[in-house]
Parts: sequence; C-alpha cells; structure tokens
Amino acid sequence: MLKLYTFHNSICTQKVFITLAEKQIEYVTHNVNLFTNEQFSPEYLKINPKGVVPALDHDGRIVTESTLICEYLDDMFPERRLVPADPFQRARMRLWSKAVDENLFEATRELSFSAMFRDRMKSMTPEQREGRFRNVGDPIKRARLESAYAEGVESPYVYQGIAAFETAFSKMEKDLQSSPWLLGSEMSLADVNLMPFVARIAYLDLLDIWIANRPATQSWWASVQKLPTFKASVPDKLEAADFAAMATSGDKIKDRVAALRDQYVAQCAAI
Ligand SMILES: N[C@@H](CCC(=O)N[C@@H](CS)C(=O)NCC(=O)O)C(=O)O
Repeated sequence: MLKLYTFHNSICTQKVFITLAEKQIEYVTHNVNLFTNEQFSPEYLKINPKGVVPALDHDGRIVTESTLICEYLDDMFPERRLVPADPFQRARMRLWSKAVDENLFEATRELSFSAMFRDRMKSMTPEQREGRFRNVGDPIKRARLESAYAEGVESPYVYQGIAAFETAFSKMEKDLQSSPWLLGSEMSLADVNLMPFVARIAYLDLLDIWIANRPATQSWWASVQKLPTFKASVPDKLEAADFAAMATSGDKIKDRVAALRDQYVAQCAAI
C-alpha cells in the first residue's frame, strides 16, 4: 500500500500528487498539519527526520524528498513513463529538478512567506514565534525565515528568489521555443516538477512580472492549466479562501517585486 504524508497547500507535495494522478496510482493520504507544527511531532520525525512533507510509505519503506519520490514512482510504476529513456534527456530533466530543489523551492518559499505567512506570524505571541523558529533545526533555513520575517520583501533572500525565477523563466522560454513541453513533445517530470511552483507564483498574482513578454512560457502555463491531472492535484485541492489569501497578499508586494526584478535584469545587462 502507498501512503503519502501530505499537507493540502504544500508545493512539494503537489508534484507528487500530479505524478500519482498521471500514473493513475491508488494511494491513501495522511494529513500533517503544518500550521499546528505536526511536522515536528516525535511520530512524524521518525518518518521524515527533516520535519517536512511529503513522505511516501510504500509497504513500510519510507521515501522522502519530493523529487526522489516522483522518480521512485516512475521506477516502480513504469506504465506511463515521466522519466525519459534517453540518457541525455534524462540529464536535461534532472537539471530542471536541480533548479527546483536548489533554487526555486526556496525562492517560492521566501516569496510566499514574505507575502503571506509573515502576517500570520506577526499575529503570534513572541514566545510562539520564537518556538516556531526554534523548531527549524537547519540553521540556514532558520536564518532565511528569520530574515524574511524581519525584512519582508527587502530580505536579501527574497531578492535571490526573484533572481532565481528570472533565470528559470529565461531558460524555460528558450527550451520551449520549438516544443510544447520542456524536453520536447512529451510531458516529463521536468514539467511536473515546475508546475506547482509556477502555479504558486500565479496564485500570488506575481507571474506576469516574469512571463508577460515570454509567449512560449505563457503557452506552457495555459497547457498546464488545462491538464486534468494538474487541475485535480493543485487548484481543486485548494479552497476559495486559499486563493483569496494568496492573491490579496501577493498584490501587497507586487510593485516592489516587479521593481526588484527590473533591478536584477538591469544589473545582468550591465555585466
Ligand atoms: N526538499 C524537500 C522540501 C520539503 C519541504 O520543505 N516541504 C515543506 C512544504 S512544501 C514543509 O513541509 N515545510 C514545513 C516546515 O518547514 O516546517 C522536498 O522536496 O520534499
């Protein structure tokens, strides 16, 4: 049996939902409430010592890290391949996975945090807030979150995130020049890995900052939104209140994010 440890608005878990849906795999879910710190409970830390979702339990064997879970599912359930057979294409796919895992995940987290979760944390008592930061074991992750809390969109980590999205969307536009999907005519985990991240930026109403002048990326995003498996795995799992909260909070930082993105583009042009 497959059991997926999830949280409904977790961007990393959404990659796994799409993969499971594409492959039509049956599974059950176990909700880990990130808002009430259930990810730090001793029971869950035994499943994922990093205290994050997703985690997959396949007949008692635990797989963590969303990128690895998606590849594991492709290996175990080969009926509808999302990992290309050709080694060069596989390397291209993993370059996109690396971009997501090394840059875009944190970019999305810090943008979402400065737009949305920062306000939620402001309403906590100082003790609750300190407790929340203390729970974050990894000192680098903690420094990033503390900076995004204290400085909001002016945090250098948010600027790094804005730059990371600029680099990614520039590469996407090139890769999509002659094909509908990132690796060619077939959708792959390269596309699946990116979908929830682009969706989150869209739901924060920030996406046009990067793609207004990128028609190939706009077509890709339009195709993604039409995919039944994406729809069932991402927007259909969110409530109207989730969409409203994302759009309202994103709008508050939008002008500044656009100005910082222009600053980054000008800085690159001057080199
Ligand atoms: N690299 C990990 C990142 C997992 C991750 O950070 N998940 C977030 C939700 S998208 C989480 O559980 N956050 C809880 C926390 O940081 O306390 C993956 O891709 O699985």
